[in-house]
Amino acid sequence: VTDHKRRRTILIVDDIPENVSVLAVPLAEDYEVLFALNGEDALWQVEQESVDLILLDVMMPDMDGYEVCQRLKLRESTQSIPVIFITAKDDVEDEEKGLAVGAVDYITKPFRLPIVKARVKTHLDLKAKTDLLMRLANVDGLTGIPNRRSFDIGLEKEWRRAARGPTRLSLLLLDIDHFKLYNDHYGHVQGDLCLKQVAACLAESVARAGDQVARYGGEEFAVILPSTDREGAHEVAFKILHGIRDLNLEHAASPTAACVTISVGIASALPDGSITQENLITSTDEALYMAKHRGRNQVSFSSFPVASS
Ligand code: GH3
Ligand code: MG
Ligand code: MG
Repeated sequence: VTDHKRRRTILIVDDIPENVSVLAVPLAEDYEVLFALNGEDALWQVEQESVDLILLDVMMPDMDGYEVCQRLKLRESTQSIPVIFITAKDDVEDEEKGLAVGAVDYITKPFRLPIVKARVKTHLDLKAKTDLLMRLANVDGLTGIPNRRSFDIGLEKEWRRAARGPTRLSLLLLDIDHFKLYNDHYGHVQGDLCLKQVAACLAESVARAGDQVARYGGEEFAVILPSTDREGAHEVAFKILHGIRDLNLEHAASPTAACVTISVGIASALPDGSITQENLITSTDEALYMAKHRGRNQVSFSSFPVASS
């Protein structure tokens, strides 16, 4: 089921159950409706369910709506969910504060239902467009896995995280062997199909939640492995190498094997200030070059960085 076909989900947050039902009943005609009677529960629910929009009360005991909104905006996983305040607090200052903490809209009570519905629809449609744009910006059109832009952002983030640890960060670069000959022999349409199959196999081979697979360019792929040492990276690299081999995609033109194979370069770093992200990429690339040079269809380790492994 594609994302935009799914019924969109609205979370209503209000400490008074009657206030919840006044909104929940009519909105349930068009949307999935969830509710929370306090801020804590609201913050918990957005982590469990995929929520597209939040209707939020301001005055609640313990944690008020402003604080709930602020916390949502601080969390990366929830910051893009549009929040609309629905409240009896109708001072300019209240509304200003609501918008300042990150709400997209502020509706004062008593509200008129058709107006609430219209505003909800507007913000849900906007959210859907933003989601689509984010997807297009980060996903490779051919293979459906994250693209180069996504890789750059991911590596930057993992590098900083590894430096804070400090923990070891490993990187794999993979390149399909003799892919030019594959295209020449089978044609570009089949070549594209091969890339899709390799990408799908890659995505499947990488099991841990933080691991990130991406199409690095052309017939090159990258895998970011956070908190992973050389041995761990080696294990993943072999799993992928064998996974691709096991696909057994015929490659009659390859001087290396009868099926599609890849070469993999591995590098691992403990970011301690003496090396940069660029050093890590360069050394992974050098390792990949060595794997090609030594006969392809194999993995090769970077000798860099030798320290602190
Ligand atoms: P090596 O074993 O040394 O990696 O040789 P190779 O032929 O794989 O490497 P080379 O860099 O010479 O050729 C890469 C080929 O990948 C050439 C290019 O046309 C093809 N390629 C890159 N992107 C795509 C794509 O999106 N679709 C298809 N079908 N081919 C692509
Ligand atoms: Mg209240
Ligand atoms: Mg190649």
